[in-house]
This record gives sequence, structure tokens and C-alpha cells, in this order.
Amino acid sequence: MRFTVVTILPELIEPALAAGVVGRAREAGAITVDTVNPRDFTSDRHRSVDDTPYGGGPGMVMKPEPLLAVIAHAARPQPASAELAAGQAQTAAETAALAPHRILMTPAGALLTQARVRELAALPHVVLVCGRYEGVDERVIELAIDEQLSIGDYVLSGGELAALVVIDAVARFVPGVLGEASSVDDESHSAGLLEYPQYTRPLKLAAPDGERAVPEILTSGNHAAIAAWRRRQAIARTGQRRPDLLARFRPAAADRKLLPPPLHARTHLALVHHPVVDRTGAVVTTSLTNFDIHDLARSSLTYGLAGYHIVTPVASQRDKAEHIARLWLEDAGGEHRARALELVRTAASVDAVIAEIAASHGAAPLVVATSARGDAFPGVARRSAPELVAEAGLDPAPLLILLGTGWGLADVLLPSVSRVLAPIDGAADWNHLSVRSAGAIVLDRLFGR
Ligand code: 6GU
Repeated sequence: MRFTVVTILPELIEPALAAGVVGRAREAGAITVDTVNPRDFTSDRHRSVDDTPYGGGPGMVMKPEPLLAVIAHAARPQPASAELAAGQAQTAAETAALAPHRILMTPAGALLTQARVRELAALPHVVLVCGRYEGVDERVIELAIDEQLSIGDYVLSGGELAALVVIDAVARFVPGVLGEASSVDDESHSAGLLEYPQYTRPLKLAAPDGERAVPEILTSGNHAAIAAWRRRQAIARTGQRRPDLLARFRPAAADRKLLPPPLHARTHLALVHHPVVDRTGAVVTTSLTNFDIHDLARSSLTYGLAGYHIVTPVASQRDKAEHIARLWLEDAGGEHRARALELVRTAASVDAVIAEIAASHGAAPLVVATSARGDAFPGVARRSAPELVAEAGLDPAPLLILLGTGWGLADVLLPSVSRVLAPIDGAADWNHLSVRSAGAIVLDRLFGR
């Protein structure tokens, strides 16, 4: 595979590719890397490659003519094959297959991924154009660039280091570059997960805080157990560090045995009528709203929850809730609504719900408050929905989501609450969703496919 780097700083490229895996791959002829300099394609006395931007503003823009000329030069067909050298006719398909792929390295490009790296490794020739200054004239991109890539959400002073990253990452997939074919497959990102932790000798490492031992399982000789442990570690650290990756991860059948049951199936919703606040901020008990029983039960069943709890200290209100749920249950017969209403439970307090869940699941729930206000439950850890899913999904404990009626949950619940979900923020400055709507939106954010 061939790489051509278009750069005004060729001295940055060469030394970085002289040693290590890429250096050996070049020596072995598995890849070739050369550089071409836009400065060699200028026609003025000063050999200038940049100019001031039209419309004003800071910095300089790379001029189109030298860049277009150098890219055309870099991308000219190589007399690589004997047929070409002999001037034999090529089919259009052959020409297209040999045409180099021209990539502009820019922080405004698409983010480079391991999946894209793997695809690039199948190409015969990649031209990497390194931007400098504030950018390149847009017409160069229109006329001579096939793809724009960035290596991350930060700004480098030029594309050279990014081009080196592309060469290193891509070269590893070129046949003959890495020793074992399997070593590119097993590692971080190939499977959409971060790599599991690795250990080597010594078994016990002296450390300032005592002794750090290698996890026992790794010396057990039980290969199936080791593989399972590694997989679980990979999934857990992906959840901690990269919830975005874990959200896209589709566990295989074997993974499901290593993971706790799906989060939705161990999640409970509680509709809290006390302690909640009224419009003045006073702690009050609200009265039951008929629709809330039925609508949130349907939402709970739709998202596969384990239970829906109506919380009120008023015994007659609990009786009413149970009566209404039962009426609908009987009325609906075998109909879909009946299944939803089977999820309905009543409790006198949030603590009673927590105790009931702890008893039925054998572990205390992670209690998550919701609020329309950003400043509710000061000091409690905030989570976005994906963050909460990543965190709670890997821990087998049940999850309890508290929905407040009235003007929202009262802060006196603070000792029971261990996470607060980010508020639902609509497009307008008016924010008064019904608790039924807010509950449905929260469930979709957490569990919607
Ligand atoms: Cl490709 N170029 C520059 N200049 N900065 C970057 C980048 C590329 N990727 C991330 N930051």
C-alpha cells in the first residue's frame, strides 16, 4: 500500500515513520510513504503557499494553485504495473480502482474510526493532504479532495501529526505488517469495546500503598473463566469511560450470560404524591390524578419495566388507586391494558417502595430523582440518560425512578436519592410538562430503541 503525504513540513513526517511497526513495514516493502511539498509547485519568487482570507479575519489560507498542482502530481497514475508502462489500454474500472483516494486532514473533517481505518487499508494508494494556517481554499476541497478526516475534537497546528496517525493506524491492517493476523482483531475498538486490562510478571508488584497483585483469575488456568472475566472487564470499562460506545454495543448471545438482566426489566417507576412541593415551594401532599394511574402504567409496560408504584401517605388515595387499577383490569379482561395495570402497586412512602424492591430483587435499588429544575437535590450526582444507562446497566442492582407530582419532588428526599436525571429541556422557555408526559419522555430516553 502506498501513502503520499502532501505537506509544507516534510521534515515532520519522515522521522516518525522510521522505527517501530511502521518502520519495519516500510523496510519490508509492505507499505511505502513519500512526501510532496506544495512549495515546489509555486511559481512566484517567494514560493508562497498562503494568502489572506477574502472577507477578512485572522490568519492565512492555503492558496489553491500550488495545492491543486501538488495533489495532481501526487495522484498521477504510477507506472506501477508492467501493462501500464507498456501503454496497454485500461478499462474504466481499472482506472477507477487505481485512482488514489485523496484525504484532507482537518479538524473540520469526519471523525476517524477504527471501522474507517480498516476500509482505508484496502485501498492501493492514499494521498494525505495536510492543512496548515487557518485552512485551505474551499475550491481545493471541491475539486481535488475525496474525503475530509479529523482525528479528534481538538485543534492541532497542522494536519501532519494527524496524517501520521492515519498512516500508523491503517498500516496495521495491511497484510504482512503485524505478525499475527489475530492481534488486530482482539483489541480495543475492533469489537466496539475498549480492551480488557492486561498484566505480566511480577505476580506481586511492590507499591507505595502495599502490594499490587495480578487478579487471581488470570493465574487460575481456567481459560473459559478468563475469557469471560476479560469480556466483562471490557464491557464494564467501556461503560465507565465511553458510554457513547457502549450505547452502540450489541451484545452477542454469549455476552448476555455475562451481563445482568436488561436494565428496563429491573427498573421501577414511582409516582410520588408526597413529599412534593407546591407553587410556593412548600412541602405538600397532592391528590391522585386518575389519568396518571392508567397512562403511566401503559408507558411502564411499553418500556418493559418491572413495576409502577403509586406513592401516597393517604390510605384512602391508595385504596382509590388500587380500586381503579382493579376496575380496569377486570373491565379490560385479557386485553393489552390489563397487562399494564398488573404493574400498578401502591405504597405509603418512597422508603416503602425502596424496601419492597430490595425485598423482591434481593438488592437495594439505585434511586434516581427527576426534576424540571437544574438545581434540585444539590450535591447529588447528575446523569444524562445515556450516562445512567451505562452506569446502571452493568450493575445488577434494580433501578427506581422517582417522578414528582405537583411542582416536583421535595428536596427532603435527598437522603434516599443517589442520582438526579438531567431535566427535560424543550425548545421553549415555558416548561410545564404533565408528569405523564415527562415520565414517557424519560422512559424513551433511557430505554427507547
Ligand atoms: Cl486532521 N488537523 C488539525 N489541524 N487538527 C486536528 C485534526 C486534524 N484532527 C484533530 N485535530
